[in-house]
Amino acid sequence: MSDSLPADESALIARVQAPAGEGRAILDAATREHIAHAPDQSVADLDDAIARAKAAQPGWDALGHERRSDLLLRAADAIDANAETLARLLSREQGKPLNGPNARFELGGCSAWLRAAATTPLEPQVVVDDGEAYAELHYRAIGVVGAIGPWNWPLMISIWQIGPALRMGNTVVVKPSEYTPLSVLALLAVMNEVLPADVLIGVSGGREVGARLASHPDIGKIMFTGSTATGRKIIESSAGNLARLTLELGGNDAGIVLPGADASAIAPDLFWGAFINTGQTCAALKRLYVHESVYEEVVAALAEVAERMPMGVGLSEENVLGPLQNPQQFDIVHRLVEDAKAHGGRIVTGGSPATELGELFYPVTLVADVADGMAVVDEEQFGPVLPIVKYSDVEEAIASANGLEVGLGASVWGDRDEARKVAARIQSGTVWINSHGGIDPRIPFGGVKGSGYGLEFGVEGLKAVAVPQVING
Ligand code: TXE
Repeated sequence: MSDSLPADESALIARVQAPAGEGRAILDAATREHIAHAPDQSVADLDDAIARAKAAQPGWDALGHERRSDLLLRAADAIDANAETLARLLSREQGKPLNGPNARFELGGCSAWLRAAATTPLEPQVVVDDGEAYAELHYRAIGVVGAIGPWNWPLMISIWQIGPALRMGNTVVVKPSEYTPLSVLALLAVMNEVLPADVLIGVSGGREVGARLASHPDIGKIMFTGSTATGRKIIESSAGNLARLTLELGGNDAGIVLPGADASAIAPDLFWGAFINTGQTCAALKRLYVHESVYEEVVAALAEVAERMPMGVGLSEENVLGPLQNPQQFDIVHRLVEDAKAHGGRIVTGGSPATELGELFYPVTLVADVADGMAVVDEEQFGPVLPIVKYSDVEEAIASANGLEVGLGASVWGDRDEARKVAARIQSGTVWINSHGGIDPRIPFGGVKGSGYGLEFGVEGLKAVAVPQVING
């Protein structure tokens, strides 16, 4: 571990790293310097964690909503008190800059979503009361919930999984991504300063640990965010243990810019819709369909925004874009851009690795004159690349938006009434009008088609980590 780190960051890492001589090396995504060794726990460690979480669950449930909410609010305060330390560790491990909609923003989201989970009311619903019949619908704890997370927004997505599950009286076992375990374990350590023992346990291990968590007989629910391929395996596992599932499997979100849209007015929001977290975001804008009447204006306005956004090492305060998190993702981005070039795509900006910044940096890349069927359009880039497709009839753009087997988010840009008509015809869990990707703890969020199923956030998100029970009579 580097001696030059602030003392609070060194102390936090020391609490979560592997014992000396053990574990897996975790590198700074931007500088590729060694941060620390993360614990590499086994399936036996996971089994032990689930047994402890199962034993702790009845006591946690028995505390009741008010007391649990109070403890979760205190956990949110603890996150706020450690936010800068956690943001720095997140920035180094994940690569995202401190500033822009990145590491500090992610920590702010963690405490905001945890507070929302703690305070959203969920009252029993009287479903029939007609003088003859009387029935109420309640929501009870499931038991032990497994939370399996990705590496792109590792802290915020963990909180989305953990907060509602704890609020509803479940205990939680968290399996962080093997790419970003340290910051998740650090977040749990901070929360566990105020939570009772064994209510929230992290197990840092490889894919086999995730697979065991999904298939374990004592797991009642899996909250998963990751790839469609892994989501399918988790669905197969659930045939064995009948675990309930919430699956957020990413997407390939389309945006449609209608005729008459004001290119320079929408360009900044289009940019951040696509390039938030350097494009490594599940509901980022990943293919943009622009009407021919405004096509060149939109391409030029987006390039103009892109060229003034600083990219570099996340701890430098001026940067708002960072590296790809891992070499695999870098290779995907590089391959897709090369393929686009080979098939006649016009590189408007970017287009080759930013090796001067470091091994995993790829510049913001806008690719014009591309079409459906090209890999850069049809495949999720999950990085700083946006293909821009020209259309002449809005029916074509709607067909293109719906043409892939995914449906997490989408957006329509232009006159609001026209945009709402188009939105109603798009197959995705959310359609934003004149923005893309904004989320709110009160508003349900989830996908359709290959993007998974189940809702997170708000009252629907609480119901999703509970079992319904009817009291009849
Ligand atoms: O995801 P995985 P990875 C996409 C993105 C990326 C690709 C692969 O395109 O290139 O997915 O990323 C655990 N049972 N997204 O490799 O493999 C694993 O250990 C249970 C989109 O990170 O799905 C990790 O903790 N769990 C996505 C988690 O699943 C298993 C965000 C995710 O790993 C398991 C991230 C199994 N059989 C990547 N195998 C989004 N929704 O936005 C692995 N895991």
